[in-house]
Amino acid sequence: MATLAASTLSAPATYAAEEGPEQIVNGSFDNGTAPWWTTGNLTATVVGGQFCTDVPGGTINPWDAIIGQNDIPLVAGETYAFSMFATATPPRVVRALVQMPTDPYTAYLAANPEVSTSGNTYSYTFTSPVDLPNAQVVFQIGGSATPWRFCLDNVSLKGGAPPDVYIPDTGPRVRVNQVAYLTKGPKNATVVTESTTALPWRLNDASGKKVANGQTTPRGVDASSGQNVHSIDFSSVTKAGTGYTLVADGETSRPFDIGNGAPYRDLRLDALKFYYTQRSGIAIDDALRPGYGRPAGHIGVAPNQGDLDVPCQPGVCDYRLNVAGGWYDAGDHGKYVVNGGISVAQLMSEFERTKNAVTAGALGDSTLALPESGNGVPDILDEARWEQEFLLKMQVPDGKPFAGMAHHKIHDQNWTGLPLMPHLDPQLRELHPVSTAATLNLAATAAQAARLFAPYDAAFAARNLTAARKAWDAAVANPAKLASAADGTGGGAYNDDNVGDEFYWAAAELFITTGDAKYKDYLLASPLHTSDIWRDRGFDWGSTAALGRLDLATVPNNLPGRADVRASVVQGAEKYLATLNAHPYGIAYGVTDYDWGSNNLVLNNLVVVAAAYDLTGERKYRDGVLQGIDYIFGRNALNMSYVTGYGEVNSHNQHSRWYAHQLDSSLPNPPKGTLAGGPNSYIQDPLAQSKLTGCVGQFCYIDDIESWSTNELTINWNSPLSWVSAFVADQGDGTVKAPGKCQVTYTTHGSWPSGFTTQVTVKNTGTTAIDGWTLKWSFLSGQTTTHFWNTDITQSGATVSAKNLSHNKKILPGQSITFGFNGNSAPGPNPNPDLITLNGAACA
Ligand code: 9MR
Repeated sequence: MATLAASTLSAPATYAAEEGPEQIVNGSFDNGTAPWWTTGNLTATVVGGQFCTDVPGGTINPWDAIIGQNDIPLVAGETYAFSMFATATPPRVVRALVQMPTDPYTAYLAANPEVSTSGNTYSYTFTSPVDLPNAQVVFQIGGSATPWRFCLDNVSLKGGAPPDVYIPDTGPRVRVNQVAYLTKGPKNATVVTESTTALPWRLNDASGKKVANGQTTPRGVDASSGQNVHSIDFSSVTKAGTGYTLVADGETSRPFDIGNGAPYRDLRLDALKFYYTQRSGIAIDDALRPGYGRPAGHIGVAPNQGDLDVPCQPGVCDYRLNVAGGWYDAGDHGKYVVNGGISVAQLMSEFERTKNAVTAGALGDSTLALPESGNGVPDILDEARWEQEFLLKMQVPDGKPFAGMAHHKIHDQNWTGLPLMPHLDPQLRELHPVSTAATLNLAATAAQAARLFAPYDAAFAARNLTAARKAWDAAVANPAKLASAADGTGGGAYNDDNVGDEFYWAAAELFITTGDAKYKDYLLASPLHTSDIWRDRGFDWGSTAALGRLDLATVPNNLPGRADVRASVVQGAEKYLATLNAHPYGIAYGVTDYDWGSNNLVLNNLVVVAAAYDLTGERKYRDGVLQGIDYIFGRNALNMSYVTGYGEVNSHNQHSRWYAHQLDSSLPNPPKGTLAGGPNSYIQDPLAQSKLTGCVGQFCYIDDIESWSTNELTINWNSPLSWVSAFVADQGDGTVKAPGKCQVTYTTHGSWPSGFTTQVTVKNTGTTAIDGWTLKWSFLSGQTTTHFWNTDITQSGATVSAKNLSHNKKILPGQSITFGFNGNSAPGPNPNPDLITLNGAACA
């Protein structure tokens, strides 16, 4: 009966083994080396479409050097055809095995081809005696007294059953934010169900007792997942607690908390701590990051060949540069200016926001456990500086061709395999050609650094400003030096054919910092200044106009028409809010074909919505951000959090050469607070192709270290994560603080080259007395207060606190007090602050 059923449902396999399904992934090495692995004494590279490795001499056993692939399914009684092309220089005997993956490593095929220098195709057949879901194909190439070189191509194992269809384990069909909802914030969930009519839901506390109930809202078929879904709004629940579950359609969600946002205050720090362990050029101190200590990478210590004295690619330049330091971009050891640029900019903006937003704080010195902690500089700026110093080093020195421009990137000559600790990377490192995009990234970040570092290190600020101006002029002189899409061997191409947005961003930062007419004129003439730059897909390293627009709106400056700039950010936020509200999973991402790194695009759209909250104080924007993060933390089709260590089920196998725990259990997983790239409809890597072909939107993701196109970690994805998590952390338990009943006027009466004098008036517009006051605002840059009257002033960095004296402590309704101060100027403009808080609240 069973046989009959099987043969009527699907034809039995009548093919010869050679016609059977292919069991090897990426046997042609057309897609790099993944998912092949090697022992640590081999470095895998793809050369001319072949996998090649230099085999060291002096090993004893064949298994002292291995190339392998795991998780090959074998079916008992099936016949398999195994073949490969190989070359050996000089000739060597190689062992090719299909075997058990663990002791006793029983081999089902053991061949010993004599491999020649010109190479041959070797073919074998065998019948599997066992059912085994995870056999290995390995090439044992150890045991030679002298070094030799081995190359491999077209490895094939055909036969057996077609590979299993991958079905992700998505757990219960009720999807929630697994980290936490804020007590006074919005609370939304999604239910996957066949039902087309409303269903009852109930919220249980940790003991299973019902806390609330209601009816779901049917939302139809969601295009981003292909699922029929309902949504649940349980915002009316405002009782803090842990271990809540939501029950609907017979399914119980993963547990979650409702509370004061403590996990987000942790994440604000963890998402930033991520950067220290990405640092190049410095040993990672295990005392600061237990379990993550490692030697310094790329400081000229063998086998490293960089980064103290790095040549250009042949024909690109005749000099060498010291480009040590900076952050490794991602899971590779490359360092790319365009991607470093947006990352460092977002960290600096996260700090700059603490100067200009009502709800902001807790990013001071000694917060991130860095080597620089305790130096009097906020740790987030210390971390940003690590990268900014590297970006400055990428600028072409005076007297050389393209002086003032920046090299696009520096990375290995060839792609390396996994795992590979940074200090063990043996590849030659090379500088790649300059590009207009990289040059403008340098101009923008250096201009921003010039104003933000001024209170802490005037010399560093000045160095940045000089570099920024020089970079701008060099970019204007070379406006179309585009990075080549073909330059993607050994590192990412990061090509970008349109650099108008980079010009706009750099002009914005230079104008804010300097006030110079030439940058103002550029901005006002740029079509990007007034166009709708709010892409459905969000902004990222290749689309940077939003970085300029956001800073023009949120950082004080005197650009003509600035009110329109601020209004345009609110319009962008409206667009993303509408997308989010229309989405049954609450995703602020207006497309269904998910891009590479989609999680960072979702988060960047939330940055725009958050900026609108900072500008307007309107609660709907704040609630939009809080609802929008639910997707990242588990309210999604895969029912998982994309941040390591946050949420019941979370991404933790992100693609990385040194957090390669999945490949080598002695290595750690990525540190907690690491964002995975997320669903990518284009699944460029072979592992994803083997498991996810045909996937719909949200399903195009797998938490596997080999899936570099869906599951990498990067510096430019953790930057919006940290920006948004800081914003959320600032919301506390979600209580919206009412604005104060007051009016402040801030008038700088006079200024002279080295100083200025300012008068501040505070009026009580309410009906009760203000009894004791502290006014707070921030200077744009390195301005300092020197002398004050009718107040007591303290200054920390650029932020000023003016406190009442005893004689003006009380301000009665309708009355005003006035105080004033003299200040020292700093290079650049001294605009009035946009925000002055009174006892922590903005004035109504
Ligand atoms: O994040 C990048 C993505 O936007 C591009 O589409 C993709 C292809 O060029 O490259 C991504 O960046 C990778 C880079 O090329 C190399 N380091 C790892 C980056 C993240 O996967």
